[in-house]
Amino acid sequence: MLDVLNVFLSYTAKLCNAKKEREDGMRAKRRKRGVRARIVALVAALCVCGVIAGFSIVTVFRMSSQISDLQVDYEDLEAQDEQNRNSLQSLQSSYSTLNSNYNQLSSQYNDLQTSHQVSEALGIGHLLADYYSVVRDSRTDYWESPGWWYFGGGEQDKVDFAADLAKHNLGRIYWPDKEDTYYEFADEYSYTTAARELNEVYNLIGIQPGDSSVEKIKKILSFVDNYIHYESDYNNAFLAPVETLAFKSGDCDDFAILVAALFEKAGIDSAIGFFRSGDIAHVMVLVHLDNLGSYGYWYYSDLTGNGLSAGKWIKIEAQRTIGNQHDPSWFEQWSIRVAAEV
Ligand SMILES: [Ca+2]
Repeated sequence: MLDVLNVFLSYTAKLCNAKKEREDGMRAKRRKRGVRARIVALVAALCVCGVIAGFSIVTVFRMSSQISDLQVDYEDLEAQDEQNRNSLQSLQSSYSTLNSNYNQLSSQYNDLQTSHQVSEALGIGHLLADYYSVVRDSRTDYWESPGWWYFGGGEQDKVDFAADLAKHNLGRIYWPDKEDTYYEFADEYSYTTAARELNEVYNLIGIQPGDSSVEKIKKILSFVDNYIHYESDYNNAFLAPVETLAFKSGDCDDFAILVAALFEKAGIDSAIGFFRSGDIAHVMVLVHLDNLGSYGYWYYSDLTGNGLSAGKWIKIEAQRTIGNQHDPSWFEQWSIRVAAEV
């Protein structure tokens, strides 16, 4: 009985051992499968990582290449931009030069046009020129020797005649015994012709309604300085303003008569003065003004003794611009002899 039991127990133990062994074997197999699966997963992961890494490396290389290309393109564009900037500066400089040349040419064209207009306006017919010759010839006192420049007497009459020539061109005075003949030929009086001629020139001086007296003087002196040059006359004749304009030249008395007439036309009270410096005679203009603005000047505070209106009279050298009316080396030497308001 015990033997049977032992056999049974032994058999049972064997069965148990066999089962355990089978279970151990199965567990071992499962472990092996698990390990293989992990290895496979790991390898797969490594492969994926490798692929990704490879792709990334390729991508990085591509991007690096593209960046390098872009860098080259950027440098090219930068160089092109620099070139464009230089071209733009060059064009701007050329434009500026062209613009400056255009303005210069435009200014020259305007000057030429004005000069042409002035030349057209300056001329007078020989009928009016003859008229003044006849008037001068009839003034025996005017031609008496010695001439006005010697101050031998009769200077007041002569300076009055100089002022009358200016007044004639303003339409204020005429010589009646000469007018009928003039009217017969011209169908108008001489002073009408002369005043129209002077007005035509006056309109080209550019005086504006709001201009101050100083501004008007400046413009008139500048105009005369531009278009009239000094030239001695053969017989020291006093020319009427329109004659001096027609000749585009005159001596000191002609400059003074012309400028005094233009000042009066501009509304500035003027006079013609005869001056002397030792044995030398000279003719200048006087204006009835308080000052010449910012310009230097010489003046008389009272010339009533010379027959002029009370108040300050400023000397104006008709052959000089307004900026040159204070030169002591020129103005100091001249003392006034006689004067006549225009
Ligand atoms: Ca003269």
